[in-house]
Amino acid sequence: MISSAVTISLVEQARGGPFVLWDDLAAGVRTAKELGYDAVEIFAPGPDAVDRAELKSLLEETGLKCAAVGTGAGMVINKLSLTDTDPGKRQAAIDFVKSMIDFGGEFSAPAIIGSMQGRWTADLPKDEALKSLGAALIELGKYAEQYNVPLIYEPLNRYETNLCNTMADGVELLESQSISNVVLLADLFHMNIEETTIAQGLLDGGKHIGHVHFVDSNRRPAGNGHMDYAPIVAALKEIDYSDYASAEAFAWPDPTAAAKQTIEKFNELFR
Ligand code: LER
Ligand code: MN
Repeated sequence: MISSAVTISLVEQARGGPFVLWDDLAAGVRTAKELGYDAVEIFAPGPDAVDRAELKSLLEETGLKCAAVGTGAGMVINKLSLTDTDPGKRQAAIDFVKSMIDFGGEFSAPAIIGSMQGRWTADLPKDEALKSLGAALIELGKYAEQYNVPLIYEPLNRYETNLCNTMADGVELLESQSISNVVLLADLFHMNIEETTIAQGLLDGGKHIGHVHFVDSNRRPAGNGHMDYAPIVAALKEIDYSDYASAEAFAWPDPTAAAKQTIEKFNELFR
């Protein structure tokens, strides 16, 4: 069975970005509970930004899970990238992700690599960038094993990375370098831009897909764009997908309404 999750952003520098609930972790977890979500996905500035005892007690109080933790603040705030050509900066990126894996690991939540993957450039040809990214994913996937969680890798649309844009690109990266304990994140917003059809992209990702960002075509909450969900639901069924559909969407028209609209659409499609 697919479980529901909703994003909570605690990153001031990401304001206006595609996160549903904002600023207040306790209020966010309680709102998610009231609306009937199974879990929250946390986008934090760093590993020490969240009071772990407080999060633990919030999850105990509500019975919610932590679905995943984002690492994008490493790029947004600290300009870190796993494909930086400066060895010191690349190492700092790896260390940052490890610290986020440690944070998520305490809650059995995998960390997500999205914008931290960086890009290829004139100074770093595409094949070398993919090797560098692959080496980082191998190391970080192995590091995550101690918590019995995978690492989640997210192909992004062309305006955010030029490394992997489709699920097929992600599968090629994982399989060509024998990367283990790393799963793909199928973000329906990025897929709507890059895939021939979203359903085919999901079939291409197949057993490698381990997380879904559930959103509409315009990045508004599911049900507020022109996304055709029927073939998406059918494709998820066909690949036996049974992890999270996590609401990563603009807080449109406001955070609580966005969370409510998403869970209603989730229940209509998956329950
Ligand atoms: C960024 O566009 C995104 O989809 C996030 O999940 C990754 O940081
Ligand atoms: Mn995403």
